[in-house]
Amino acid sequence: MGKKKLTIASGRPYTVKKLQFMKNLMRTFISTAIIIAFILLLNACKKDKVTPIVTYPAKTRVYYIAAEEVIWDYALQGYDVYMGMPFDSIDSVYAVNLPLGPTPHIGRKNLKARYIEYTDSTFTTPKTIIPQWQHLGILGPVIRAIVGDSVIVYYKNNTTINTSLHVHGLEYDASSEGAPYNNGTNGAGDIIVPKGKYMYKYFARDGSGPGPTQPSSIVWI
Ligand SMILES: [Cu+2]
Repeated sequence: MGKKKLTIASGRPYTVKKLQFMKNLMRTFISTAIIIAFILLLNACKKDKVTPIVTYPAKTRVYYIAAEEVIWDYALQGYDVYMGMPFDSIDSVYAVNLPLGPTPHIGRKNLKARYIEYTDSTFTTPKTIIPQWQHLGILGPVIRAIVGDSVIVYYKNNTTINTSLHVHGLEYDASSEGAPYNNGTNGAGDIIVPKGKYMYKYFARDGSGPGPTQPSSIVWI
């Protein structure tokens, strides 16, 4: 009899405790599942709101660029534009053409090679430089691309020396490096002889564009 009481007394609380534990476990599981579902729902709403899917149809952008020799005037305005005053005695040594002497200086005007953009493959009509890019002076032209684009530059060397085109910020293979290649070989595009032509091909990858904290466009020089 004592044995029976002992069985009832010890077995019942055990069964009740086990059931209670299982109920608590289920409640915890259900509430956790509801919270997870809610967080997922929030994230789904957040994604829809913050990062709408924008599809950009990638393009191939084509440029016609020639290298040309020009006499470039480094002091076009004839005075110190930065200081708003005439050149002083030190500036004048570099900003004024001096007759050759014992200590000749390069002076104000010099023969330079620069890049000029043309409208097409005939390289006869230079592209108009719009007012907002005229401050570039001897730099330019500007090559623009959006991530995903390909860029093709038809290049012509109109100078009397070997030239090439070398870009930063775009992806390319060795043939479009436009400079001696660091594997010991030279890419085909690194030496364009006078009157020579070449086609450079570049790609705008993710790293070409602005990062998350940068403005909508970035400049590579
Ligand atoms: Cu470089």
